Amino acid sequence: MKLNKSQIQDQNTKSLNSIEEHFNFTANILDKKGIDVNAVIKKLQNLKVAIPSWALGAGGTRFGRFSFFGEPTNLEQKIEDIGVLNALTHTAGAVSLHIPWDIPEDYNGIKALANSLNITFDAVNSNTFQDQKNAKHSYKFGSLSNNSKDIRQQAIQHNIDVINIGEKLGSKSLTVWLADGSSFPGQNNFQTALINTENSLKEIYSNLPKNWTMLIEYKPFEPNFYSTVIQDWGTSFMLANACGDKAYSLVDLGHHLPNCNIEQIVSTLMYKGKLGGFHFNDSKYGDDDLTVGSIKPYTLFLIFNELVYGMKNNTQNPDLAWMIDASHNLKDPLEDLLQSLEAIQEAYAKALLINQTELKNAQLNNDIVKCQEILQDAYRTDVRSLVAKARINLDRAINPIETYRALKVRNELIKERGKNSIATGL
Ligand code: LRH
Ligand code: MN
Repeated sequence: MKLNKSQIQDQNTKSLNSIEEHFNFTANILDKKGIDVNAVIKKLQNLKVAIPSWALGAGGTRFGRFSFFGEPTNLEQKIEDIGVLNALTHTAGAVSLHIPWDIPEDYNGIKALANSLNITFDAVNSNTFQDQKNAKHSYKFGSLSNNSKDIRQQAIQHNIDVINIGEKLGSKSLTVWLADGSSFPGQNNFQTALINTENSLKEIYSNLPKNWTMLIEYKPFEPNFYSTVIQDWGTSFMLANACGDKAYSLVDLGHHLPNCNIEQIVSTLMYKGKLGGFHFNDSKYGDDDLTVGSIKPYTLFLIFNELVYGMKNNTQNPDLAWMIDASHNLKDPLEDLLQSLEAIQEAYAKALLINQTELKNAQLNNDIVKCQEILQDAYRTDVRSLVAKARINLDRAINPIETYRALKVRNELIKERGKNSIATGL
């Protein structure tokens, strides 16, 4: 299914006047505060968030999976679905593949399709947390950290194969997330597991093409429930430093213990020039992989405040990889992703309204009340018309969800793919 500009513009006509009115009102207020609204819109238009290839079907848990009909059954259909998201938002111009769930059969065909939909290939993800059919060794007791050299070698080779697949597609980074760990005290020798992991990552790193980066994703628990080898940002940071300049930490918002100050982790990694990117999602308890901004939107705003500060002051930190990593157990996966993209754009827009100089002065004067007033004035600003304006100027949808529904996209997908199509992934 492909959406074209005129279909979207037709739907936009319904709310064009009210959004223009809302925009002029908001832009006028911001202009009086000395905020360059056009600069904010430009930054919103330049934000490109990679869509996870493993989250275009209905996700599930060990307790069950409820299909969503019309799911994509191959990479071509997944790229088409991302094309629909990008036609509506302009923010979804990249895909992050998970190997082997999404190994392309026809590289030229898939590149041509992606190119025709203005979609680029962001980080490729390796998978040594599941055993592949006719694999020689099992990762049951770990992969890059495994006590067995042969099993570590198999996992290292898989990561090298993933790099080769990514190279053929034009990707420039490898994401490594390890389920490796233990579920019972005494099961692992922590130091041996960490040393094995460090040496394995160094071997993968030595196979990175010149202009590639390696993103090391950390997670405190699940699927292991006593220890995880790369459990927190400190371990990821240490391993990235041990590997070299092209290795960075990847922050998955759901990979933090309750009440962890994620925005402080973001600022520390940016200060050290080791923040490689994000897996955006939201959570209430564990790695819930819920819609971005659906549970803790203020935390997302505070994270973007650190990102805006860091992108200005930490030139030692590379351009970030912006990616969503969510699992859609209840909502239409495409609507869920549209809501996540909206939440990311809104948090970024609100953070761009913060007068960082004024905030810095208030901080230096220990004027805590003033600091909070500055932050919350930005957070309480309704930026929806700015985000919509950024899309209108690019012939995208004023209201992506409404347009998606008005154009009956899901019905069309069910007509094309039937009710029993199942997508690979989580
Ligand atoms: C692990 C994780 C990782 C992916 C997987 C799909 O929880 O966040 O990024 O490999 O989800
Ligand atoms: Mn993730």
